[in-house]
Amino acid sequence: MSAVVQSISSAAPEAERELTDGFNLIIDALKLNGLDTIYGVPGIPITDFGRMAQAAGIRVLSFRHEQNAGYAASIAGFLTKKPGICLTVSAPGFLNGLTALAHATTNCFPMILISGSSEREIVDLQQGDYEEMDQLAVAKPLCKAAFRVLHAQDIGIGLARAIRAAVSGRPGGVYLDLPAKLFGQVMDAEEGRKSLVKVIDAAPAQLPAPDSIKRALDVLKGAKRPLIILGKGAAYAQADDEIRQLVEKSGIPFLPMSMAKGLLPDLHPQCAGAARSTVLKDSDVVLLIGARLNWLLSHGKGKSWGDQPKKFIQIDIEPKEMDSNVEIVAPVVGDIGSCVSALLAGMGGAWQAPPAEWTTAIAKKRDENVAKMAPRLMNNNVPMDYHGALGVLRTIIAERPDAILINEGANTLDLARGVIDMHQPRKRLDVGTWGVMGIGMGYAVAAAVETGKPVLAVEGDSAFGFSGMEVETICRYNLPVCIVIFNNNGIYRGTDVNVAGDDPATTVFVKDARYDRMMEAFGGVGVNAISPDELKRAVNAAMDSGKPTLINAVIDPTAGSESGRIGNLNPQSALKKK
Ligand code: ADP
Ligand code: TZD
Ligand code: MG
Repeated sequence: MSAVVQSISSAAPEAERELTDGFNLIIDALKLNGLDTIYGVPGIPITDFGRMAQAAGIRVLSFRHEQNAGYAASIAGFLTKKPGICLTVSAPGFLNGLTALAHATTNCFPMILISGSSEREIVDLQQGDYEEMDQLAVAKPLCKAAFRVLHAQDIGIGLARAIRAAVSGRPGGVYLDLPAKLFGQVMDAEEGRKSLVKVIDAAPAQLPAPDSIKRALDVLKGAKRPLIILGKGAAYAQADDEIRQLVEKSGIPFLPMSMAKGLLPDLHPQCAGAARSTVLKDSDVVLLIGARLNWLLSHGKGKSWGDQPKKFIQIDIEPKEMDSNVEIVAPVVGDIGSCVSALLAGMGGAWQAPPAEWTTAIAKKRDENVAKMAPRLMNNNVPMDYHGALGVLRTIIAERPDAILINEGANTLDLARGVIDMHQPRKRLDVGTWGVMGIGMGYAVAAAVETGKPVLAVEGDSAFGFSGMEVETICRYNLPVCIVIFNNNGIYRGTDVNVAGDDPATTVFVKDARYDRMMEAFGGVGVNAISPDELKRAVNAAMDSGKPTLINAVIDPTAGSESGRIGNLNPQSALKKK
């Protein structure tokens, strides 16, 4: 579809001119920049815009709640390195999308939240417009950048700025405010075409300083017990070959953070995933690649890092990340592809592998831990425990390594992360930096849409509830998504009791709920699975058929523990219990 919407002809044919409008200019600007998918919820003032975008060949996926559309956009950004686009209505729709925008920023995923907004004149005088809110001001502290476009001729520049802000440097969320009046503004079509901007080299390579590479290699050479930690920034960077070469050429054991699992296969001989506590404690030099020393790595200090003095080398595109928690003795600032290539070049042909003492100690620990776990994963207990159910899913992912695994919950998250090996990059998508519940169905939709691969979403029953209504969306678009709900009747466990009164305890749900029936309500396949064998059959059938499927996996309500693996983060009263 062209930008031309109308041809106004006056009596004199020479006065005929083509016109375009805001609706079409936004569509043309998106298409010009290869932004071909929108995740959103329609309503005033963006309903017609969504229709027109769809008619113009943009894929427009309508959700049941903006937060889920926003999470979809955020993970689309992670998977594609292009900003994921979320489209919402004003005030409440905008706010619903904002959680996901903040999530994208926190996780360093590129995303643009585009929200329609109400009449500026009325909003600014606070005269009570329909869905009135100063959205730009609200968005600003929660994203990387926020822009408003008031004139049709600025749409091209506005979108270009949003794209650059989202993907360059450390990626993040950008807010783009489009007041209702903008959509209908008319301008000369030729002028309009000229006003559009095709963003060239939106995320330019950022080469590290040669000194920083030399410094990093010097520190690495002096290591007796080196470790590489790969974070989701490394997965995002899509420098898979360079990272593999660095790991293999150096011979250094590596530890993948949750969403970096599979960047190199978890079964790679150098993977120290199953010896995590040992390598954190005993390493002497740690090379961080696209991973922050935040709570997920215990801030780089304290008990989990042991008594051995540590030296940290850090590769990150964000210079301010250095020394955020502990001293970084060798900061390497640049994009991961360029930095890792420079390290490889600097290593030369004769790199000394780490002492065998270190690598064999890790291999021993890893093999012991794997052997300890193995029998638990093979149990066929009824009711199922987490290990019996996860043992099955682990085999299924091994047999279908290109499937995308989505994972949220507490025990369901922590145990699945440990048990299910990943074999390919960017196949594990989970709660991320915030440990947020609610990403599940939005991520599932975007993963299926953006990659065309089958999706397996492993969800705690609580976690699923945050986005569960989107099973209708999954059925409506007939996406190859298989959802497995680990139904233990509640948050962490299904056995809590209220010590006073008749209300249920705060962490429990309706007993023996049948989530599979929700799927049937929308024409999908629902299965109730009570044993690992049943679960295996149902998941394989779903993955073979590609039909939207929801499996209610009945898990022993006593099997989980409070907060999964992070129970220690619950505050305790200074008043000691008597
Ligand atoms: P994890 O949670 O897996 O440990 P984090 O989200 O904490 O990972 O860290 C990701 C880091 O990767 C961020 O500090 C971000 O700045 C960085 N990053 C993202 N993309 C790139 C890139 N292309 N090059 C370099 N660093 C990147
Ligand atoms: N709200 C949001 C948005 N994010 C959160 N992380 C929480 C609340 C708190 N929370 C967790 O951290 S895990 C969890 C909640 C509510 C649910 C755990 O129950 P589950 O998993 O059923 O999903 P398990 O297997 O029962 O532990
Ligand atoms: Mg649960």
